[in-house]
Amino acid sequence: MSPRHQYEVLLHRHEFNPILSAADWPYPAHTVFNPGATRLADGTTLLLCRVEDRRGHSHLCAARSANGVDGWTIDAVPTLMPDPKQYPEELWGIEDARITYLPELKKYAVCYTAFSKGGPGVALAMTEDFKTFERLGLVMQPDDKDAAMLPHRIDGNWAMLHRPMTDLGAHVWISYSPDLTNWGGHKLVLQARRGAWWDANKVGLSPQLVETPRGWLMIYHGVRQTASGALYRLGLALLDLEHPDQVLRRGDMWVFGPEASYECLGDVGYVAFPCGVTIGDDGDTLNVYYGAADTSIALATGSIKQMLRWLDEHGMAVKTD
Ligand code: BMA
Repeated sequence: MSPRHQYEVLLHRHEFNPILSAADWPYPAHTVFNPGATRLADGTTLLLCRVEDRRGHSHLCAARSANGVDGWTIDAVPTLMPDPKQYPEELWGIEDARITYLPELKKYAVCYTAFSKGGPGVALAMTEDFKTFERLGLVMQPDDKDAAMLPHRIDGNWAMLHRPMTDLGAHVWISYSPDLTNWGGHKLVLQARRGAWWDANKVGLSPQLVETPRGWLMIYHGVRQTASGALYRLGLALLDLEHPDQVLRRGDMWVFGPEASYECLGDVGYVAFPCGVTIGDDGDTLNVYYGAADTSIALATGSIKQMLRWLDEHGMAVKTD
């Protein structure tokens, strides 16, 4: 427990942070950040990292580790490169992968941002081994990003959270599909707040959702525009298991924000941006892998049970404006 005069700490930075950076890469890379994360069948942690080159374009590269902290084996060449000849929506790169294992298909679904002249949109690819990928193309047209699938069908349909942008705001939505290709049934899930709130200007799903007996635990990023730029922080919400468009609780305060030097200094300072989580062998430890200042990869760990308890204390059932 935290001392009474401090906010409760839900996510603890790993002492080895940043755990991965461009200096670790087997080929030239400018920055390495915003990794998707999953655990493979044998327990190995796999990160699908966003690697930005000196053109400013990104691709995805897999890093594997037995303990999820160190001893990483990084693919010698890019794992998934943009393929603008066949997928013109990838012209300016592919970014921010989020991984969900779909037991029904025995495949991992990788949602990523495909960036081109039309803006950033959501693309989907399936893989069994993170070596070969089957692209399903752009599933949400620009501007849209921050997408991840739910691991199983809801009422017969696949479900994907994502974050379309309109002139009226950047809010989290959910969409459904019978076949992973045709998406509809769009519903607004979580809105950016307004005014002074820490998540007043944009919200978006950060890592893939975590299924708990109480609901889908959601870590989302909230953006507040300040005189010196955007501040990216993390908040918690709980979505109904059977009706994930319904927010059971939403935390009032942010729970993690850029404080360490590697989160404040870099290409884009004051950014802590997770795209993936893994769950420890105890079923409760949540390992949150995040991009730090759009430059390196860091790890923070917490307890799922503690986050649910915190939401009971600090969460509101109704959206607050
Ligand atoms: C978001 C995304 C992230 C990035 C963040 C901060 O909009 O593009 O990839 O980490 O901005 O630059």
